[in-house]
Amino acid sequence: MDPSGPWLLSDAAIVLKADRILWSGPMADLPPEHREAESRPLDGRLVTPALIDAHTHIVHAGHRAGEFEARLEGASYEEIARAGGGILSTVRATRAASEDDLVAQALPRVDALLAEGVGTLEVKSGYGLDHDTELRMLRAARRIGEERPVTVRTSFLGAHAVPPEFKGHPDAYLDEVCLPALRAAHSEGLVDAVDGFCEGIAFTPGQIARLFDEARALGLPVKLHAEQLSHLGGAQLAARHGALSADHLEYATDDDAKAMAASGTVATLLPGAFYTLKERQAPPVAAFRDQGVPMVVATDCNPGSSPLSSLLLAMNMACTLFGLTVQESWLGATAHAARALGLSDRGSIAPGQRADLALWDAESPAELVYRLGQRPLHARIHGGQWCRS
Ligand code: DI6
Ligand code: FE
Repeated sequence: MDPSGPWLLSDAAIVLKADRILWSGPMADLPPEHREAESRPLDGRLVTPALIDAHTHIVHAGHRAGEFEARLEGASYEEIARAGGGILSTVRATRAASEDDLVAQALPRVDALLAEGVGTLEVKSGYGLDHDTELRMLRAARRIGEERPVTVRTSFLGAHAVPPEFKGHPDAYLDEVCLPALRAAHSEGLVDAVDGFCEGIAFTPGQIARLFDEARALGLPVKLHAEQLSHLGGAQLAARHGALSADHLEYATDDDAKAMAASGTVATLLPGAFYTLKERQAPPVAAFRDQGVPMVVATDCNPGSSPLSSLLLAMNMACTLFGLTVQESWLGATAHAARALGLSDRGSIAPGQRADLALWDAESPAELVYRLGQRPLHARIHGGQWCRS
């Protein structure tokens, strides 16, 4: 194991038992009791933990290619949203889709991630904004974890946008739809965490605080889309509530980084959205480094601001656009990403960790981050089982 990163160096061995890692280290140090075990040569391949995509909206119906064209002609993301497009256009399509449709439309995007070594995937609701569709999205998310060899962690994102039937009445939406839907989804075992969108086009910090109070009452961890398009105080709100992560953070400040460090809230960076929206202000990476805030890199896979189904490309963008090092990008898609999901059993190659591994036809971790569009995955191991992707 290379202490500078989450990968195995050459002449290394790894011992698995059932779904766990039993031992890893230099081949020469392999304990005698493991020498006779059934073994598979890896032929010098690079081994890393399976990747973890800690922020996606991968369950949704339809697409918004028309908005992409409108933005090319000068319309802004916020203008499109305020005119009833944006998130609300995906809400219309998602409300009209069955659970089977949602699963069928999500699977090609999921498969693209798995083909790049992803073994754990966070999936949000948030395109229903009514009771039934929010729950349907979460059921579709759970089904992805049954239909593919991947661990799915769900986030309830009922506070993503105010639906048209509550236009101008966000508090009534929260009280009458969002909070009751959260309680119902939780009682069905559909919710692993609670998320919200704190932004001028979505919910205020005061409204998000009410959502977080409800999450605490239900015993659920929280996270927040914060400081993406403006600075509203979402990052500090998230920190005050002990959030697992604050996400986006382009407009976050040094003080926000300090508050996040104090509360143990990780910073999830989403360069796919920054790139797609042609944003100018990058998140304060130096402040996160100075304060020791772990940085996560995720795709934000969604039909509007980040139509991205490649975590390796997100890692490349985090390096190229935000200035992360290769090692930071790897930690951001493995160990730190596990932390953003509240999971301590994955994200590194160490005894006791889940045997979720990616085997690559590559010589170095940097090679995987620098090439664009290649899929050099040789195989993936999920919970000790070899998978085709
Ligand atoms: N921030 C995002 O980047 C996505 N949601 C959010 O709160 C965008 C979702 C979309 O445009 O459909
Ligand atoms: Fe998002």
